Amino acid sequence: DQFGIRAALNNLGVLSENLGTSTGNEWINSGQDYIESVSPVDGVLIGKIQTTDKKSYEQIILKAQEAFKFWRKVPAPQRGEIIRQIGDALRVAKMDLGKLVSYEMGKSYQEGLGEVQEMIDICDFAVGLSRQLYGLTMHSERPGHRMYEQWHPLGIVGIISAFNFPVAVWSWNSMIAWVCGDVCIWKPSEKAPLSGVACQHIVAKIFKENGLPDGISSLIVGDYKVGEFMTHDKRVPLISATGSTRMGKVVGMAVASRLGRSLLELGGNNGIIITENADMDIAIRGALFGAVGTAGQRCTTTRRLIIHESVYEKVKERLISAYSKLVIGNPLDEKNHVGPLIDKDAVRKYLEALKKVKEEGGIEVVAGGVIEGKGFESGCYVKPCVIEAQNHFEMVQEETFAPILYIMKYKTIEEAIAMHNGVPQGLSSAIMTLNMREAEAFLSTSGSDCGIANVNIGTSGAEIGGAFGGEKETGGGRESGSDSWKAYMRRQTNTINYSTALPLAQGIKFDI
Ligand code: UN1
Repeated sequence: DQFGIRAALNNLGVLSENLGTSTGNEWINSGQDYIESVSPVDGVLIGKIQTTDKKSYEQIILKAQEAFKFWRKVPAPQRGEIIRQIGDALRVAKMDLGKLVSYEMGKSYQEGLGEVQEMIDICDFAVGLSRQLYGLTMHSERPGHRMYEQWHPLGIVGIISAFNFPVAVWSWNSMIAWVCGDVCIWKPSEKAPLSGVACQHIVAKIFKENGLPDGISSLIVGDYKVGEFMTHDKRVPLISATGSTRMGKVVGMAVASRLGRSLLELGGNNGIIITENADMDIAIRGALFGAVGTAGQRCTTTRRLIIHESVYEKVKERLISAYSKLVIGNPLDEKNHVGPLIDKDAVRKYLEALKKVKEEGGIEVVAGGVIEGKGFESGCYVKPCVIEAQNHFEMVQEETFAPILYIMKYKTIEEAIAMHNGVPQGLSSAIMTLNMREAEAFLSTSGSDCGIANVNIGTSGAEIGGAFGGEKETGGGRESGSDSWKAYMRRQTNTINYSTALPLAQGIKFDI
């Protein structure tokens, strides 16, 4: 155990029991079904976690409803103080949690630490927000009347998160929801459940130390069937779900059919336009981290490079050279750049995409393939690859959650933007240029159609201060910073008459 995994797991308390259903202090025994957490790093079974059955789900909901009645009355800045303490606890747990994330899902230790840092950052943001949550005041058209709006908590927020950011994306939702006065039920990915258990321990301790009721933070564990308990449940007014577009359509429809609200953060097919005016060092570095970071399993991963024909060969050569220097292996070992994919199913999908894109006419510039031999026994390590392709290829139009980068040529900036927008997804995007006209065109109303559009920065690695999310098949939701908090609250418009008359709006006369 040269990387201290055992110690980290012990410190986080994830090996002390194998229950997965929790209202906070209480861990509920929910029957005989388990899911296994197997590390893609070495193929070792880390732990088994009991899944949530319908009966224990009911207990969770009842506790959450009760907790909400209390929590919504706690003044928002006091709720913020709890989040401040959670942020401090995360600072203490940062290395252990970063390690667990790296070991359970396979991203590099540095990226694991970065993910926990995002959690700390969103805590800080939420603390400040807890003294804001501003509504507007407006001028009534009637004399002696006052009009304003205020924001009230929604109730129970159901959070369904994905394996690739097993802890940060939950925190974007829960920390904001909590300062808003909501209570949360979290179903972490069934591919990274221990990361969920670890976080639940951290926050439950803080709630308990502050004498707060059970049920402000609940955990449920299992696959999509457990998620369906929530998506079909009227008692859960908001479902925030992160994952594939396929999953999002199912969740979105289920929630819409009961007129609930959903906040969807789904697939991306993120492109970078590299113009002839790019700073090439920045362009290559940005594209490389975007394409191979988290082994191509971020929703913000760079999947397409749209390159001006005059610099195409140069970019291609520099990519080949950069890719040849990538070291693939155990992500806990800091000399490695790229870790494994999440599981063998992901490897199968990667191989299938490579085969299909080559059948469509794609040309391998940097070859892909599965890596075998010592250190790669889990069978989850693949080679990041680069494929010359056309934007309209079926495979290029799809999000394959793996380090496959498609490169293509353009002639004019208008054509580049059209190609860039010519995919069903709309999460993140970037242009590499030092030319002001190109940069502004990319950010203009007729530029990038994505939720995130960057200049001289890659597509991944967004800061928490901005609203995170995207358009089209990415689902339209916004999480994290800016005014994303509004999705977690209900708006109420209030008109108060302090006059001695009752004038009607729009000047309507109604006298008897
Ligand atoms: C995700 O992949 O679901 O912008 C989230 C980024 C990270 C978050 C990614 N801050 O790449």
